[in-house]
Amino acid sequence: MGAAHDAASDPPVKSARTTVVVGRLLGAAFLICFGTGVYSHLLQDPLPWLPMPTRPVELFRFTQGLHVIAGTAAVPLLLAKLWTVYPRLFTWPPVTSVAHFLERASIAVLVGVSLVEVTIGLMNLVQWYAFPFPFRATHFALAWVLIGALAIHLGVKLPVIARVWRRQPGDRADATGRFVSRRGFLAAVGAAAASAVALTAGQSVPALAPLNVLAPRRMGVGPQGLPINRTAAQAGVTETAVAPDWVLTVTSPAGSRDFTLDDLRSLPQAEEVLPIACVEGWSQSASWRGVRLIDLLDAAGAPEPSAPLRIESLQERGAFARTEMPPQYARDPLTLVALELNGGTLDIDHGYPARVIAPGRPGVMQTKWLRRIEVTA
Ligand SMILES: Nc1nc2c(c(=O)[nH]1)N[C@H]1C(S)=C(S)[C@@H](COP(=O)(O)O)O[C@H]1N2
Ligand SMILES: [Mo]
Repeated sequence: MGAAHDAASDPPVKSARTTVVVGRLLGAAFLICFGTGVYSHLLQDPLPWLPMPTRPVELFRFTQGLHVIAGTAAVPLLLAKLWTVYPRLFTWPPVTSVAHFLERASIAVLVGVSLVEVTIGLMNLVQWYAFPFPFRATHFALAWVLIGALAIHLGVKLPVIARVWRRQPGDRADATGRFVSRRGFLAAVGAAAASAVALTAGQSVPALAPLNVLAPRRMGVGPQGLPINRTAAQAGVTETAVAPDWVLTVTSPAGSRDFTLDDLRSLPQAEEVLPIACVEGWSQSASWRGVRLIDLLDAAGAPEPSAPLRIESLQERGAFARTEMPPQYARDPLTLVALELNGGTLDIDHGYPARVIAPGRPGVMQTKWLRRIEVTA
C-alpha cells in the first residue's frame, strides 16, 4: 500500500508527501496537547509523591494556553489529513492479512479517538456538555489511547515517511505540476490552522487579544476587567455571600477559629499580581489583595501544613464547591485569601467576600466564596 500512494496516478494533493507533511504538523500538535494535558491533569489530581511547582506563576497559564491553541490548530489539520487519505480508508477487501488487520485497526482507533478528542475538547471550551460522560476523565483516558495508536501508526508508516523525507527537493514537482497544487493545498490548510489560532489565541495571549472574535471569553471583559467562569447566581450563593453573619472558619488539629470580614481586613494585607488561568483556555493576570494564606493559618494557630488543605466554598453543589490545596501552595507566600481585585472590593462574581488565589494553579482550583479552610495535619 505504501508504494501505491506514491504512484503517478494518485491525485496530486493526495500524495504520500501531502499526507506526511500534514501528519507531521498534526503529530506535533497532538504531542503538545498530550504533554500539556498531562501537566494540567497532574495539577488537578496531584500524585502524593510528585509535588507540582508553584513557580513560574504563569507556567500553567502558558501550558494550558498552548494546549488549547494546539488543539484548535489540530482541527483543520486533522480534517485535511483525513481528506488526503479518505479513499484509502475504504479499500477492498478491508483486510488481507493479520498485519494488515492490525494496521487498519490501529488507524480506525486513531481516527475515531482523534475526532472524539478534538470534538469534546472544543465543546468543553464553549461549556457545552452534551455528552453523557465526565469530560476530563474521558479526555485524559482517550489521550493515552490516541498516543498509543499514534505510536503504532508511526511505526507502521515509517517506510513511507522515510521515503518522503529522503527525497531531494528537486524531486518534489513532477511533469503534471503536482507540486503546485500540493503547495496550494498545504497553504490553504496552513491558513485555516493559522486563522483558527489567531482568532482565538487572544483569550490567553495579550498581544492577540484584539483579534479574539471566536473564543467565548474576552480579555478585560467582565466585572473589574476580568472574565467570569461561573457567576454567583449560577453557583447559588447570591444570598450566603452577602449574609451579615458570614465568617471564614479555619480548622486544624490545634482547634477552630472563625474570622469575620473585618477580622480578615485587620490582618496584614498583601498585594500580588497572579493570573487566573482557566482550563478552558482563557487566562488573564490581575492584581489581588488580601491576607497571605500562611499568615491566616498562623493567626488561627494552625501548624505549618504538610498535607493537602481542604477548601470549602459557600457553593453547595458542583465539582468546584470543594477543592484540595497541596501544602506547597499553602506555604507559598504568594498564595492569598483575596478580598480585593484590581483595586476594589472583590465583585460577588469573583468570589466576594473571600477567595483563594495561588501561583501556578488551574483556575478551577482558585476557589471562590470561601466558607471553610481545613488543615488536616
Ligand atoms: N466556588 C467556586 N469557585 C470557582 C469556580 C466555581 O465554579 N465555584 N470556578 C473556577 C474556575 S473554573 C475559574 S476559571 C475561576 C475563575 O475565576 P473568576 O470568575 O474570578 O475569573 O474560578 C474558579 N473558582
Ligand atoms: Mo476554569
